[in-house]
Amino acid sequence: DKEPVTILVTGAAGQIGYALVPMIARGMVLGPNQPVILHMLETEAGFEALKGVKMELIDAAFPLLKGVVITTDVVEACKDVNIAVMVAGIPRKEGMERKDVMSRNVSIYKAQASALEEHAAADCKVLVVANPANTNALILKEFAPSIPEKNITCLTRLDHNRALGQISEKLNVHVSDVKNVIIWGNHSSTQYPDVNHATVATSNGQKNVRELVSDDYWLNNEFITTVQQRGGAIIKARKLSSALSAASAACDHIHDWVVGTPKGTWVSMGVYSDGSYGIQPGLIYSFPVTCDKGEWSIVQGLKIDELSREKLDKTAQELIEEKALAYSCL
Ligand code: NAX
Repeated sequence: DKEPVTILVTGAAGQIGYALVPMIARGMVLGPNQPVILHMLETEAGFEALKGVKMELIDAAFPLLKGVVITTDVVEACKDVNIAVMVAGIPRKEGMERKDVMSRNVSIYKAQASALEEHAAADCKVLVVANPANTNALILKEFAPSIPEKNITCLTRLDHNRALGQISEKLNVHVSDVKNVIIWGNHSSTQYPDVNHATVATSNGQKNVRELVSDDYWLNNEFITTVQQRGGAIIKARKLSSALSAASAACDHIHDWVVGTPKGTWVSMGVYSDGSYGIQPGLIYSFPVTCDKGEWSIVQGLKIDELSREKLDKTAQELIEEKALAYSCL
């Protein structure tokens, strides 16, 4: 039997956590032959609910689930974890200043970074979901210097999947036939969903999305704003923010990172910038990446037109400002 992999989910009794842990326990992240142990962290206030989640995990009798640890102690939560999915955060509520929200999240990510650094497995892979996701990941990286920077990422796969979904709806094709959209930048409304390199598999081979969607106005306007503002549209409809799609995207992110991306396909991940595409190093920025043997690499050499260049820089600028705000909270 394979050794179990230990996966931490922080904020596990929240909306996304509740949708995510059964996906992990079912083998949707690491495959149907990989046993897992779940560590779930909550606040004191969330701990009663977390006990309920543990009861449900037991009741689901998942064959791959070899252990469940629930705790409010960040050290116990981080002990020997191989993969950490950081969902815990303080969302911005009406009347809260941006700086207040940032400051509370910075203190959470600083503390959790130290615990991961000291207690997680040396090659632990980290995915930050909680907002501001890119900047929380950056703080985590700063305060966990012994974790390789390549191991610290943030979630923009939901935005990527939303972009695939919009193209699939527009062209009335299966979503699995659409690939290689890109989300550049921040997981926020300044992100740039880019279809310039995206393709659709047709009976006549791969076609460019720009060739198939003849409506440039739609691609350059409505498509972009729909993807950027999809989170808000879900809140309006559900009175709650995206949860099942966010959990599913978190699964996809880790799955592809660990298992690899199919040949010729890339995905979007928030990763530490190395200066590719003129994005200054020192930001966690969403790029197109391919993954192989547990390592991502930024897809190189894509042509960036003038319109795209502006949008890549605009979302980078927002990340530079968020970084400054985060540092002012330390
Ligand atoms: P919830 O408020 O339902 O869940 C968050 C949970 O975290 C709560 O149960 C809370 O008790 C717990 N928590 C707070 N501080 C904690 C701490 N210090 N230690 C342990 N647990 C703690 O939010 P949910 O809807 O699940 O969303 C979670 C986060 O994901 C939010 O920050 C949200 O903004 C972010 N999102 C990110 C997305 C992305 O694509 N990157 C999309 C979905 C989502 O909006």
